[in-house]
Amino acid sequence: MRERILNLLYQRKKEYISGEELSQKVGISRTAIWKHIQALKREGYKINSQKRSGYSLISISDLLLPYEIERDLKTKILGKKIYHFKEIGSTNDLAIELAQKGIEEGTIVIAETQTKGKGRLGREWSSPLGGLWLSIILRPEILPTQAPRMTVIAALGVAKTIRKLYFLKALIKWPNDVLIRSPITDHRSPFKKVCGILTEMGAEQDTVNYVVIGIGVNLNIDIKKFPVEFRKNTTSLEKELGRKIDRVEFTKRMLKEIENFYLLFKKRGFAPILKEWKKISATLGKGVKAVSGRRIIEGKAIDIDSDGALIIETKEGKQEKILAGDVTLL
Ligand code: BT5
Repeated sequence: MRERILNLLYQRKKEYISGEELSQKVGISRTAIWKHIQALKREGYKINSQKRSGYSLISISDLLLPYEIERDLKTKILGKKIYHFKEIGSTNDLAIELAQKGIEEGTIVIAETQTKGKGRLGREWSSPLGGLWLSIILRPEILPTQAPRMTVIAALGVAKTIRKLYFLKALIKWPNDVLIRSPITDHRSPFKKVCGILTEMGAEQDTVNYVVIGIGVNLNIDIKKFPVEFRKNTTSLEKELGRKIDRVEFTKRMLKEIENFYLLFKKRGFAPILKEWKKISATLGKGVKAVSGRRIIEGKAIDIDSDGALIIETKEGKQEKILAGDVTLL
């Protein structure tokens, strides 16, 4: 109902539509229309009301509301069902619950802010207002050991979105970070983390039931909103571009880019994904120190294999494979 009112206002944005006309078209009383308009205003829509002329939509909400994301969304699977919250513990936790209950592939969970945002290995993910905190439920036919492939697909989608919308040279740091730097800073300034991805899954023996890809992107965020200890290597799109960005546009484009890579993967396998990934990797060819559980490996990152694992060549010429872990660029 509310969506229909919104769409009518949206089609004739900045013009006035009378309460009478809305009431007839939607089939509810003028008082009910008025109540929906008040609710839309509370959601952040700017709507002028004039006694004689009716209502006029001036600007849409900055919240990542399902009706905004669904409007002209170009995807086939991702975002066909959207859960949106002003505040949540962690979007991944809810997505896992939904996935366990059998919800369909492509469902997404979005929150404006998270109180218990999760990084990998029990780390904290800071999630103030202005960012994109989103989880995608997928049901790919892969082996549990191949779950890192889903992280690769998501990271590629995020990096491509940033490259295409803002012409920034976004790079991917293995396994799950997207890095950027300002287009106007000099070439020695470091790339910083703008996005992190946490992939979790439910599996039995050799079968993956679901994968939840949690994606956090710092969009319109002042870095000072992060705890001091997180600020050093962290940035946001707003900071690097020097302006606010359209969060709804970013989200829609990102869902489309990730879906493109996911469909490509389903059709052609992981090889073409890997090829794209290697082109924008911040890790390959670099000296790295990797920590994976108790193992610490130093050497040169020489390849990513078909599982999405990092291959490091040590000084002794030995090749080590790391499926999950943290990497510092030396
Ligand atoms: C990650 O972990 O990078 C995965 C982050 C996934 C977040 C999304 S948001 C939606 C979904 N719901 C969740 O609860 N989580 C997912 P990791 O590689 O372990 O990095 C964590 C580290 O990044 C922290 O220890 C901090 O140093 C740093 N960090 C924390 N918040 C950050 C932020 N907003 N931006 C950049 N770095 C941050």
